[in-house]
Amino acid sequence: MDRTTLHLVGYRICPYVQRCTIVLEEKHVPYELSLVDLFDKPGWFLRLSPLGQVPVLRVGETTLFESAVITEFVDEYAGGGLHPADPLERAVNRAWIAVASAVNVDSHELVLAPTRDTCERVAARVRDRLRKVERQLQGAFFNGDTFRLVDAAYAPVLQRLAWYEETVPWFEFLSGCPNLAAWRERLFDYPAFRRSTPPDLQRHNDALMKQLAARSVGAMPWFVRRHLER
Ligand SMILES: N[C@@H](CCC(=O)N[C@@H](CS)C(=O)NCC(=O)O)C(=O)O
Repeated sequence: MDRTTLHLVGYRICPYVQRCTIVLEEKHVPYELSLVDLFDKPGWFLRLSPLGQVPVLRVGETTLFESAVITEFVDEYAGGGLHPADPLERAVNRAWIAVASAVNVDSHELVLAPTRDTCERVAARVRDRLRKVERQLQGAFFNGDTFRLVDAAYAPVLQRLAWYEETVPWFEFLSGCPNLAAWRERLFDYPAFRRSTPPDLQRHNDALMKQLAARSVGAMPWFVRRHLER
């Protein structure tokens, strides 16, 4: 296998892609990044990505997809250490990474919710999930002192939820979660996370809102309208 060049295919504000760039940065693995337009997916991308989704990682002639798979591969490829050594602890972390993915799906649903009522229901679901995460936190990071893949999985979605709260303060996603609030700040300050966050990332989110507004058929999603009216 040609392991010399890792080539990540992504979309600028995709939280799953950012999980991968956090881990690549954390492990100091050189990589190339190509961005695709998910509203107009190129043929080469559709041939590469079985689910038509980003992220995709090309390792020589081999294609990997699914952020959980890619981040584990990058960690192992670069010597490991971002998953606990104990199989049960590792499995628990994988399970909580799946919860982070569920929150990603919720956050997408929240943005596209047609009405304020639907948005409120999804926001309540997010708060509920995050309270469960709060009870798992063991210290500075998810497992204690060491930054792991599970931390990389949550940082991007917590960042996007923080942006959404700038538009709708009553979302209060972290209400009743003091440990999670402290963890979030620590993650936002974490060097690999900062390196994975281009300075204009939030502007890409604004651009996405405009794209979603332009593409909405009938009424604009409630959150998108609020965001553009700010
Ligand atoms: N389970 C996948 C989810 C990836 C995902 O949902 N990516 C979104 C962008 S954030 C995507 O490619 N959406 C395009 C589509 O589904 O058509 C992972 O963890 O990598």
